[in-house]
Amino acid sequence: MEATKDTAILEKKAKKIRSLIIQMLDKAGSGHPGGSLSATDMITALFFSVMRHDPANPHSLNRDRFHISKGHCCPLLYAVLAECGYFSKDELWKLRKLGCLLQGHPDRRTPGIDVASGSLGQGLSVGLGMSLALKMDKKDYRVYVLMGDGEIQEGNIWEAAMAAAHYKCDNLCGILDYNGYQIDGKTKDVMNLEPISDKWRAFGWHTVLIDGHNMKEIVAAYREAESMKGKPTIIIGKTIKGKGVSFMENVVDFHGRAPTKEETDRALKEIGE
Ligand SMILES: Cc1ncc(C[n+]2csc(CCOP(=O)(O)OP(=O)(O)O)c2C)c(N)n1
Repeated sequence: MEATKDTAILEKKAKKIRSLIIQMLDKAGSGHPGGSLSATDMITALFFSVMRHDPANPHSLNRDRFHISKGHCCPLLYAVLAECGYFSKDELWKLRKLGCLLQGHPDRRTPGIDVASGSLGQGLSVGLGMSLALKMDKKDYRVYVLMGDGEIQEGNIWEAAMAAAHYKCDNLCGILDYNGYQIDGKTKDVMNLEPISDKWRAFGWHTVLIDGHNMKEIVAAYREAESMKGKPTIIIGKTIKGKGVSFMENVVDFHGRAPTKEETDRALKEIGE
């Protein structure tokens, strides 16, 4: 796919993605807006400016890989995949319907999705496996894994982090959506993650701390990760849960509930796409 370097175009795309997320959840009547909206800018930049991929050939061996470890935020991924052209936008309006292409959590039936997710804590291990396989095949492609901050409280993540550094997986890039909230409150109250950059560095990773809503910083972080040799990189994006819809921002209730009709209208007006 043709990559764009223009951050104004990426910002416009992100608005479109946010609008699609809200419309999908409205039609489905359920789903997870908070963590979908917080990671929207980082994932929009990744698919439209960074990754080498071809929506017409989702199973090609010669492409970068993306794995959404925090699978509950699949409305974001579905909107991005549809906008890229992996499948028709009509599919978005069937989200969470029995037997449809777009399940409540990611599934391999969906073009653009390699591995199912939803059970948190496993995705960095999936990315590690993909990274090692690409290295064994001597293929110069990269692997990106999106994780939530609540999610990385799980031990499996740190086992994968240790192994990725040990095996010098410099083709592996973690993206941490550091929105400060999880299902039942603030991460700092449930299980404090700080000092977060020090933790990843201690595990042998290169760390890049950014404003996860600033397109220029996001694109620069991906470029920095590409140039890092000998170790994996984690991009720690400071974000706002529910970003872009004022009444959803930092509101725990919107972790996993769809907007009402009236809230949908207000949200779409605010996004103003
Ligand atoms: C292993 C596992 N335990 C519990 C859940 C239920 N669950 C879904 S989302 C979530 C909170 C995740 O928080 P975070 O990673 O911070 O995601 P975000 O705030 O970005 O949505 C939990 C506990 C799950 N999906 N998997």
